[in-house]
Amino acid sequence: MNILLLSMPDSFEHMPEVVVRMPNGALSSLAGNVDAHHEVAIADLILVQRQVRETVERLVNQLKPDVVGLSVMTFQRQTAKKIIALIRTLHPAAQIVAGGYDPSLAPEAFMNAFDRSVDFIVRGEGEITFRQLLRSIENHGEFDGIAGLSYRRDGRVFHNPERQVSSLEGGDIRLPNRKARVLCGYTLLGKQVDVVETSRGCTFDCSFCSIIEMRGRNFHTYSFDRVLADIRDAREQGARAIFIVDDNVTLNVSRFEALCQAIIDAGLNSIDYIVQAMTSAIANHGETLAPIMRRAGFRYIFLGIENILENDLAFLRATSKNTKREDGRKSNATIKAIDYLHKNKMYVVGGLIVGNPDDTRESIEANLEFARHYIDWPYIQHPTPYPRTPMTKDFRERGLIINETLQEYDGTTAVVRTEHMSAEEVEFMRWKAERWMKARHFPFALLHDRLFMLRNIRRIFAHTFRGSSIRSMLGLEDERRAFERYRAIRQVERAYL
Ligand code: B12
Ligand code: SF4
Repeated sequence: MNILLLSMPDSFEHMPEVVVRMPNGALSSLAGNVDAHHEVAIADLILVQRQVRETVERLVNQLKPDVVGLSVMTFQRQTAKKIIALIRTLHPAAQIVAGGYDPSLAPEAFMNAFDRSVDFIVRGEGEITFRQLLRSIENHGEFDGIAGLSYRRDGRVFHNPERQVSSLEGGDIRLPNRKARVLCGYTLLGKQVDVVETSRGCTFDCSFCSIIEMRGRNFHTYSFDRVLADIRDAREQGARAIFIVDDNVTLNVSRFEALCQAIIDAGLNSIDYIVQAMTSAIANHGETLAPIMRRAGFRYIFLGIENILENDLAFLRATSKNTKREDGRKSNATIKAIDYLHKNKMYVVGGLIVGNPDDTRESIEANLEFARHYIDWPYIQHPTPYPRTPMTKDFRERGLIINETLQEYDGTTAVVRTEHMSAEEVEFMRWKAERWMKARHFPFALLHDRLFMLRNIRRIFAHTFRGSSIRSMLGLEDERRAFERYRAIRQVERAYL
């Protein structure tokens, strides 16, 4: 059969086109795991944000897919629905399958008994479910035995039992198929970028994270041989930068250290690696972990700091993952972790969440001030009530959700207020501070990616300061006017088709 796999074009503020365009890791993994006789094409629509309609029309008309699969996050739901409607008019015979975080955690939003929005939902991990689904479609078989699948029959919706998460060890999940990608332009700071997984899952339960509802609290790992083969494949396809997309690779520090050593031994350390890490892991093991990460090629480390204030960390259920233990005493791990990374010449992308229920101007300012001093690149977000997270329940019970427009659930639009501040005020404070923090990093980026930065500095600057004018920067115009212009730009941008 012909299979077309699409990721959604919607991106958020921290993903400027000129700086970062990453492939969706789910789709290449699905493509690598269907039976070999299928023809698969992957289109990451983020690469053609301004030609979504034309691209979908072209691909559907060319490929006449029997099955179209869409990978969807919550803030992309409305775009997904428009794309589904477009595919229905172009090629009514196609079977449409939705997967990823949003369809898995809010299946009722994609499928009901009354309209034929999608035909199937693959909930949770997708490789095996999708493989089995294609077999059933091809052979006109039954769907009731496929764990993790939702489907509609005779005007009724059926949700089959959950699929157990894969152990990843037995080779059930084969390597991704990157050759199936039909669009080009993946980039990170001018280098071709790809994504690689070394593990799946997490045993923590941060209240804002969708992972636990998605797959439970567990941690499974791929063998190093498989990871190295995957990195080599990404490199053969042209990647010079790799984002390790594991949910939490630092859960097992000794494994992570061994992985870094394996990357070095395999000579794959000329690639620039980016990874997400817990502050506690880096702070508690930084003496040995940080140097070996650097030697393996790690460059930007996304640290899940979340917040520097204890109350906020407790609300986010992120205290323990941000705790350093020394001589039997516990303290916040963040500064120590940053110190280790800086000493080893790595940059810190600081993940912070501001606008929690009890936040005041002072508590937000304390976090912004921290970011100004310690982190290299800010990745500051607002708490966002994604389907079925514990945080969503808290916000709803306290009546703090002020915006139900899901396209705006992108993390940098404040959609909840605090007990003391409006959502808009929270967002304004973050926006105003963050632009300057980003600008401060430009000279450092210039040192490492000289040609790229010289060529693109104007575009990068223009994106960072969208909405601002010379007058607003010089204090001759109220910054709130600039903020309104920025929000208007974002609003227009969200209409992808
Ligand atoms: C890596 C990552 C990123 C990378 C993206 C790199 C990339 N292009 O892939 C970066 C850092 C850039 C990023 C950004 C964002 N992310 Co992110 N990210 C992740 C993370 C850590 C891993 C995702 C991943 O690649 N996993 C590996 C793949 C193989 O697994 P998977 O995506 O789950 O796919 C499997 C199944 O879901 C399913 N599946 C998926 N799609 C499909 C499609 C079909 C047809 C089928 C059959 C099955 C299927 O099968 C796949 C294989 O088993 C997750 C989870 C986490 N722990 O935080 C968050 C996560 C996905 N991100 C999330 C969000 C919200 C964002 C942002 C909006 C920022 C934010 N506010 O947090 C931005 C948006 C990016 C953009 N487009 O502008 C949320 C989504 C929540 C939701 N309900 O929508 C998550 C879950 C984190 C969270 N807050 O809980 N992210
Ligand atoms: S440590 Fe990271 S992956 Fe694990 S629950 Fe918290 S935010 Fe999610």
